[in-house]
Amino acid sequence: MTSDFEFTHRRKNILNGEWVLVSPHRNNRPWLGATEAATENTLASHDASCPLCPGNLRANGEGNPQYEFTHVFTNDFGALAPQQTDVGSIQSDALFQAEPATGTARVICFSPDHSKTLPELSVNEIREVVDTWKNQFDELAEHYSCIHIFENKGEIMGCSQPHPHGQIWAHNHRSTEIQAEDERQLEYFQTHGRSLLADYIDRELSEEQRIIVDNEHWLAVVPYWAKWPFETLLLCKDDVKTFSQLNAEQRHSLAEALKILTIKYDNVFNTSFPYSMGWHNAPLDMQNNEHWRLHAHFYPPLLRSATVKKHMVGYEMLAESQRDLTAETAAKILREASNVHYKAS
Ligand code: H2U
Ligand code: ZN
Repeated sequence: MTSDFEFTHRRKNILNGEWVLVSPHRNNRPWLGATEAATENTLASHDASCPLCPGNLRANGEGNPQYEFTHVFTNDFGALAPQQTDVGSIQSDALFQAEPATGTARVICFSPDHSKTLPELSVNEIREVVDTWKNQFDELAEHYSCIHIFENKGEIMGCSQPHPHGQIWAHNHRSTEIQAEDERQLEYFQTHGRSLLADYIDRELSEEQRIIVDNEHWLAVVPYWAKWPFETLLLCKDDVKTFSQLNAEQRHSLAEALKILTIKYDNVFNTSFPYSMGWHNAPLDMQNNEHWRLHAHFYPPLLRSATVKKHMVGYEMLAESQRDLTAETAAKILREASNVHYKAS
Protein backbone atom coordinates (compact mmCIF):
# COMPACT_ATOMS: atom_id res chain seq x y z
CA MET A 1 0.00 0.00 0.00
CA THR A 2 1.51 3.36 -0.99
CA SER A 3 1.41 6.08 1.59
CA ASP A 4 0.18 8.98 -0.54
CA PHE A 5 -3.21 7.47 -1.29
CA GLU A 6 -5.97 10.03 -1.44
CA PHE A 7 -8.96 7.89 -0.53
CA THR A 8 -10.56 7.36 2.85
CA HIS A 9 -9.00 4.52 4.75
CA ARG A 10 -8.19 3.37 8.28
CA ARG A 11 -4.78 2.87 9.82
CA LYS A 12 -4.00 0.84 12.92
CA ASN A 13 -1.90 2.09 15.76
CA ILE A 14 0.08 -1.08 16.30
CA LEU A 15 1.42 0.25 19.61
CA ASN A 16 -1.93 0.55 21.37
CA GLY A 17 -4.29 -1.33 19.08
CA GLU A 18 -6.54 1.66 18.19
CA TRP A 19 -7.61 2.53 14.65
CA VAL A 20 -7.76 5.96 13.05
CA LEU A 21 -9.97 6.99 10.12
CA VAL A 22 -8.04 8.98 7.50
CA SER A 23 -10.02 11.16 5.06
CA PRO A 24 -7.32 12.96 3.09
CA HIS A 25 -9.58 14.43 0.39
CA ARG A 26 -11.10 16.70 3.05
CA ASN A 27 -8.03 18.64 3.97
CA ASN A 28 -4.94 17.51 2.15
CA ARG A 29 -4.69 20.47 -0.16
CA PRO A 30 -1.31 22.14 -0.61
CA TRP A 31 -0.04 23.77 2.53
CA LEU A 32 -0.68 27.51 2.70
CA GLY A 33 2.18 28.19 5.08
CA ALA A 34 2.18 29.82 8.47
CA THR A 35 -0.57 32.40 8.41
CA GLU A 36 0.04 33.93 11.82
CA ALA A 37 2.25 36.88 12.55
CA ALA A 38 5.06 35.92 14.90
CA THR A 39 3.77 36.03 18.47
CA GLU A 40 5.96 38.22 20.64
CA ASN A 41 7.24 36.83 23.86
CA THR A 42 6.40 39.40 26.49
CA LEU A 43 7.44 37.35 29.50
CA ALA A 44 10.20 38.59 31.79
CA SER A 45 13.02 36.18 32.57
CA HIS A 46 12.02 36.30 36.25
CA ASP A 47 8.49 36.71 37.55
CA ALA A 48 8.05 37.52 41.23
CA SER A 49 4.64 35.81 41.29
CA CYS A 50 5.74 32.56 39.59
CA PRO A 51 5.96 29.57 41.98
CA LEU A 52 8.56 27.92 39.73
CA CYS A 53 11.08 30.78 39.43
CA PRO A 54 14.30 30.56 41.49
CA GLY A 55 14.06 32.07 44.97
CA ASN A 56 10.25 32.28 44.96
CA LEU A 57 7.80 30.74 47.39
CA ARG A 58 5.52 27.90 46.35
CA ALA A 59 1.96 27.15 47.44
CA ASN A 60 3.13 25.08 50.42
CA GLY A 61 5.29 27.93 51.72
CA GLU A 62 8.59 26.33 50.69
CA GLY A 63 11.11 28.44 48.80
CA ASN A 64 12.81 27.40 45.56
CA PRO A 65 16.61 27.51 45.62
CA GLN A 66 18.57 29.80 43.29
CA TYR A 67 18.88 26.91 40.82
CA GLU A 68 21.09 27.26 37.74
CA PHE A 69 19.75 24.65 35.30
CA THR A 70 16.91 22.44 36.52
CA HIS A 71 15.03 22.06 39.79
CA VAL A 72 12.79 19.19 40.92
CA PHE A 73 10.27 19.26 43.77
CA THR A 74 7.36 17.12 44.94
CA ASN A 75 4.11 18.47 43.49
CA ASP A 76 2.27 20.39 46.20
CA PHE A 77 -1.03 19.23 44.71
CA GLY A 78 0.02 15.78 43.48
CA ALA A 79 -2.63 13.31 42.32
CA LEU A 80 -0.66 10.50 43.95
CA ALA A 81 0.71 10.11 47.45
CA PRO A 82 2.96 7.38 48.88
CA GLN A 83 0.45 6.38 51.55
CA GLN A 84 -3.29 5.98 51.50
CA THR A 85 -5.55 5.81 54.49
CA ASP A 86 -8.71 3.74 54.47
CA VAL A 87 -7.57 1.43 51.65
CA GLY A 88 -9.30 -1.36 53.53
CA SER A 89 -12.63 0.14 52.56
CA ILE A 90 -11.99 -0.45 48.85
CA GLN A 91 -14.15 -3.21 47.52
CA SER A 92 -14.01 -4.68 44.09
CA ASP A 93 -16.42 -6.97 42.32
CA ALA A 94 -17.51 -7.87 38.81
CA LEU A 95 -19.39 -4.64 38.33
CA PHE A 96 -17.62 -2.09 40.51
CA GLN A 97 -13.88 -2.65 40.13
CA ALA A 98 -11.38 -0.61 42.10
CA GLU A 99 -7.92 -0.87 43.55
CA PRO A 100 -5.75 1.36 45.71
CA ALA A 101 -3.24 3.60 43.92
CA THR A 102 -0.19 5.05 45.57
CA GLY A 103 2.77 6.89 44.14
CA THR A 104 4.37 10.27 43.89
CA ALA A 105 4.19 13.33 41.66
CA ARG A 106 7.02 15.75 41.01
CA VAL A 107 7.52 18.95 39.04
CA ILE A 108 10.69 19.62 37.03
CA CYS A 109 11.64 23.20 36.22
CA PHE A 110 13.56 23.04 32.93
CA SER A 111 15.37 26.35 33.33
CA PRO A 112 15.61 29.23 35.79
CA ASP A 113 14.54 31.54 32.95
CA HIS A 114 10.80 32.12 33.22
CA SER A 115 10.53 33.34 29.60
CA LYS A 116 12.13 30.38 27.82
CA THR A 117 10.64 27.23 26.34
CA LEU A 118 12.44 23.99 25.47
CA PRO A 119 13.35 24.96 21.85
CA GLU A 120 14.81 28.25 23.07
CA LEU A 121 17.23 26.54 25.44
CA SER A 122 20.71 25.64 24.17
CA VAL A 123 21.54 22.00 23.44
CA ASN A 124 23.62 21.96 26.64
CA GLU A 125 20.69 23.32 28.65
CA ILE A 126 18.34 20.73 27.11
CA ARG A 127 20.97 18.12 27.99
CA GLU A 128 20.55 19.22 31.63
CA VAL A 129 16.83 18.49 31.31
CA VAL A 130 17.55 15.08 29.74
CA ASP A 131 20.05 14.26 32.50
CA THR A 132 17.50 15.32 35.13
CA TRP A 133 14.93 13.00 33.54
CA LYS A 134 17.45 10.15 33.79
CA ASN A 135 18.44 10.91 37.38
CA GLN A 136 14.81 11.13 38.40
CA PHE A 137 14.01 7.88 36.62
CA ASP A 138 16.92 6.13 38.38
CA GLU A 139 15.85 7.45 41.77
CA LEU A 140 12.16 6.66 41.37
CA ALA A 141 12.90 3.22 39.90
CA GLU A 142 13.98 2.14 43.38
CA HIS A 143 10.39 2.53 44.57
CA TYR A 144 8.08 2.52 41.56
CA SER A 145 7.66 0.37 38.46
CA CYS A 146 5.66 2.68 36.19
CA ILE A 147 7.26 6.09 35.79
CA HIS A 148 5.68 8.73 33.57
CA ILE A 149 7.86 11.70 32.61
CA PHE A 150 5.92 14.30 30.64
CA GLU A 151 5.40 17.91 29.72
CA ASN A 152 2.18 19.84 29.17
CA LYS A 153 3.07 22.90 27.15
CA GLY A 154 0.83 25.87 26.52
CA GLU A 155 -2.35 27.25 28.03
CA ILE A 156 -4.42 25.40 25.41
CA MET A 157 -3.20 22.13 26.99
CA GLY A 158 -4.24 23.24 30.46
CA CYS A 159 -0.72 24.11 31.47
CA SER A 160 -1.00 26.30 34.56
CA GLN A 161 2.37 28.05 34.46
CA PRO A 162 4.30 29.54 31.52
CA HIS A 163 7.56 28.79 33.33
CA PRO A 164 9.23 25.94 31.38
CA HIS A 165 8.52 22.77 33.31
CA GLY A 166 7.44 19.17 33.13
CA GLN A 167 6.09 16.60 35.52
CA ILE A 168 6.73 13.06 36.72
CA TRP A 169 4.10 10.73 38.09
CA ALA A 170 5.36 7.42 39.43
CA HIS A 171 3.37 4.48 40.74
CA ASN A 172 3.30 0.70 40.95
CA HIS A 173 0.21 -0.03 38.91
CA ARG A 174 0.47 -0.08 35.12
CA SER A 175 -1.24 2.89 33.50
CA THR A 176 -3.68 2.05 30.72
CA GLU A 177 -1.35 3.24 27.93
CA ILE A 178 1.67 1.32 29.24
CA GLN A 179 -0.41 -1.81 29.64
CA ALA A 180 -1.72 -1.55 26.06
CA GLU A 181 1.75 -0.89 24.61
CA ASP A 182 3.24 -3.74 26.60
CA GLU A 183 0.63 -6.18 25.30
CA ARG A 184 1.04 -5.04 21.67
CA GLN A 185 4.85 -5.16 21.78
CA LEU A 186 4.86 -8.55 23.49
CA GLU A 187 2.42 -10.00 20.97
CA TYR A 188 4.56 -8.76 18.07
CA PHE A 189 7.73 -10.13 19.65
CA GLN A 190 6.14 -13.53 20.23
CA THR A 191 4.88 -13.66 16.64
CA HIS A 192 7.89 -12.27 14.78
CA GLY A 193 10.79 -12.84 17.18
CA ARG A 194 11.79 -9.17 16.81
CA SER A 195 10.98 -5.94 18.57
CA LEU A 196 8.00 -4.11 17.11
CA LEU A 197 9.61 -0.68 17.33
CA ALA A 198 12.98 -1.90 16.01
CA ASP A 199 11.20 -3.18 12.92
CA TYR A 200 9.11 0.00 12.74
CA ILE A 201 12.27 2.17 12.79
CA ASP A 202 13.78 0.15 9.92
CA ARG A 203 10.59 0.53 7.91
CA GLU A 204 10.38 4.30 8.47
CA LEU A 205 14.06 4.72 7.56
CA SER A 206 13.59 2.81 4.32
CA GLU A 207 10.31 4.49 3.30
CA GLU A 208 11.53 8.03 4.15
CA GLN A 209 7.96 9.35 4.07
CA ARG A 210 7.34 10.41 7.62
CA ILE A 211 10.79 11.32 8.99
CA ILE A 212 11.25 14.65 10.80
CA VAL A 213 14.57 14.24 12.60
CA ASP A 214 17.09 11.46 12.10
CA ASN A 215 20.33 11.68 14.06
CA GLU A 216 22.82 9.17 15.38
CA HIS A 217 20.70 7.72 18.16
CA TRP A 218 17.17 9.08 17.62
CA LEU A 219 14.47 9.10 15.00
CA ALA A 220 11.40 11.37 15.07
CA VAL A 221 8.54 10.54 12.72
CA VAL A 222 4.89 11.42 12.29
CA PRO A 223 3.78 7.87 13.00
CA TYR A 224 1.88 6.06 10.25
CA TRP A 225 -1.14 5.88 12.57
CA ALA A 226 -0.95 9.44 13.99
CA LYS A 227 -4.27 10.77 15.25
CA TRP A 228 -3.30 14.34 16.19
CA PRO A 229 -2.49 16.47 13.10
CA PHE A 230 1.18 17.01 13.98
CA GLU A 231 1.69 14.08 16.33
CA THR A 232 5.23 12.71 16.43
CA LEU A 233 6.92 9.64 17.83
CA LEU A 234 10.52 10.00 19.02
CA LEU A 235 12.28 6.66 19.06
CA CYS A 236 15.63 5.53 20.40
CA LYS A 237 17.44 3.81 17.51
CA ASP A 238 19.48 1.71 19.94
CA ASP A 239 18.18 -1.27 21.90
CA VAL A 240 17.24 0.77 24.97
CA LYS A 241 14.23 -0.03 27.13
CA THR A 242 14.31 2.65 29.82
CA PHE A 243 15.89 6.00 30.61
CA SER A 244 18.27 4.27 33.04
CA GLN A 245 20.09 2.67 30.12
CA LEU A 246 20.82 5.88 28.19
CA ASN A 247 24.54 6.65 28.08
CA ALA A 248 26.00 10.16 27.84
CA GLU A 249 26.27 10.03 24.06
CA GLN A 250 22.66 8.94 23.62
CA ARG A 251 21.51 11.66 26.03
CA HIS A 252 23.42 14.32 24.13
CA SER A 253 22.05 13.08 20.84
CA LEU A 254 18.58 13.24 22.42
CA ALA A 255 19.09 16.87 23.45
CA GLU A 256 20.02 17.67 19.84
CA ALA A 257 16.98 15.83 18.47
CA LEU A 258 14.65 17.55 20.95
CA LYS A 259 16.02 20.95 20.06
CA ILE A 260 15.39 20.46 16.33
CA LEU A 261 12.00 18.81 16.74
CA THR A 262 10.65 21.52 19.06
CA ILE A 263 12.08 24.34 16.91
CA LYS A 264 10.35 22.86 13.89
CA TYR A 265 7.09 22.70 15.84
CA ASP A 266 7.34 26.40 16.75
CA ASN A 267 8.15 27.33 13.16
CA VAL A 268 5.07 25.67 11.65
CA PHE A 269 2.80 28.50 12.84
CA ASN A 270 5.37 30.99 14.20
CA THR A 271 4.07 30.32 17.65
CA SER A 272 5.10 28.52 20.82
CA PHE A 273 3.65 25.17 19.76
CA PRO A 274 1.50 23.63 22.50
CA TYR A 275 1.62 19.91 23.14
CA SER A 276 1.54 17.14 25.66
CA MET A 277 4.62 15.00 25.35
CA GLY A 278 5.82 12.13 27.44
CA TRP A 279 8.13 9.15 27.70
CA HIS A 280 7.12 5.52 27.56
CA ASN A 281 9.62 3.37 29.39
CA ALA A 282 9.35 -0.37 29.81
CA PRO A 283 7.55 -0.96 33.11
CA LEU A 284 9.93 -2.25 35.77
CA ASP A 285 7.67 -5.02 37.04
CA MET A 286 8.73 -7.73 34.58
CA GLN A 287 11.65 -10.08 34.24
CA ASN A 288 11.94 -9.98 30.50
CA ASN A 289 11.51 -6.69 28.66
CA GLU A 290 13.19 -7.60 25.37
CA HIS A 291 10.06 -6.61 23.43
CA TRP A 292 10.26 -2.99 24.65
CA ARG A 293 11.83 0.15 23.17
CA LEU A 294 12.11 3.56 24.87
CA HIS A 295 10.15 6.24 23.03
CA ALA A 296 8.29 9.53 23.49
CA HIS A 297 4.98 10.71 22.07
CA PHE A 298 4.25 14.33 21.20
CA TYR A 299 0.55 15.16 20.95
CA PRO A 300 0.07 18.74 19.75
CA PRO A 301 -3.54 19.94 19.31
CA LEU A 302 -2.99 22.59 16.60
CA LEU A 303 -4.41 22.02 13.13
CA ARG A 304 -4.42 25.09 10.87
CA SER A 305 -2.94 28.00 12.81
CA ALA A 306 -1.76 29.12 16.23
CA THR A 307 -5.39 29.31 17.32
CA VAL A 308 -7.25 26.68 15.30
CA LYS A 309 -7.00 23.41 17.16
CA LYS A 310 -8.20 19.96 16.36
CA HIS A 311 -11.20 18.98 18.48
CA MET A 312 -11.49 15.32 19.33
CA VAL A 313 -15.29 15.36 19.52
CA GLY A 314 -18.35 13.76 17.96
CA TYR A 315 -17.29 10.73 15.94
CA GLU A 316 -13.91 10.76 17.63
CA MET A 317 -15.42 10.48 21.11
CA LEU A 318 -18.05 8.01 20.09
CA ALA A 319 -16.30 5.87 17.50
CA GLU A 320 -12.61 6.44 16.74
CA SER A 321 -10.11 9.16 15.87
CA GLN A 322 -10.31 10.77 12.45
CA ARG A 323 -7.85 12.94 10.57
CA ASP A 324 -7.94 14.83 7.28
CA LEU A 325 -4.28 15.71 6.81
CA THR A 326 -2.30 12.54 6.13
CA ALA A 327 0.66 11.65 8.31
CA GLU A 328 2.86 12.06 5.22
CA THR A 329 1.67 15.61 4.53
CA ALA A 330 2.10 16.58 8.18
CA ALA A 331 5.60 15.07 8.12
CA LYS A 332 6.50 17.07 5.01
CA ILE A 333 5.36 20.31 6.66
CA LEU A 334 7.42 19.58 9.77
CA ARG A 335 10.44 18.37 7.80
CA GLU A 336 10.45 21.50 5.66
CA ALA A 337 10.02 23.84 8.64
CA SER A 338 13.30 25.63 9.40
CA ASN A 339 15.77 24.31 11.98
CA VAL A 340 16.37 27.91 13.09
CA HIS A 341 13.79 29.18 15.59
CA TYR A 342 11.60 31.95 14.17
CA LYS A 343 12.48 34.24 17.07
CA ALA A 344 16.17 33.84 16.32
CA SER A 345 15.98 34.38 12.58
P1 H2U B 1 1.06 22.01 34.88
O1 H2U B 1 1.23 23.44 34.47
O2 H2U B 1 1.44 21.07 33.81
O3 H2U B 1 -0.29 21.79 35.48
O4 H2U B 1 2.13 21.76 36.04
C1 H2U B 1 2.36 22.63 37.10
C2 H2U B 1 2.31 21.83 38.35
O5 H2U B 1 2.95 22.56 39.37
C3 H2U B 1 0.89 21.56 38.79
O6 H2U B 1 0.69 20.16 38.77
C4 H2U B 1 2.29 22.30 40.58
C5 H2U B 1 0.84 22.13 40.20
O7 H2U B 1 0.19 21.26 41.07
N1 H2U B 1 2.53 23.39 41.50
C6 H2U B 1 3.06 23.13 42.75
O8 H2U B 1 3.34 21.97 43.05
N2 H2U B 1 3.30 24.15 43.60
C7 H2U B 1 2.99 25.45 43.34
O9 H2U B 1 3.22 26.33 44.15
C8 H2U B 1 2.37 25.80 42.05
C9 H2U B 1 2.19 24.72 41.06
ZN1 ZN C 1 8.88 31.50 36.59
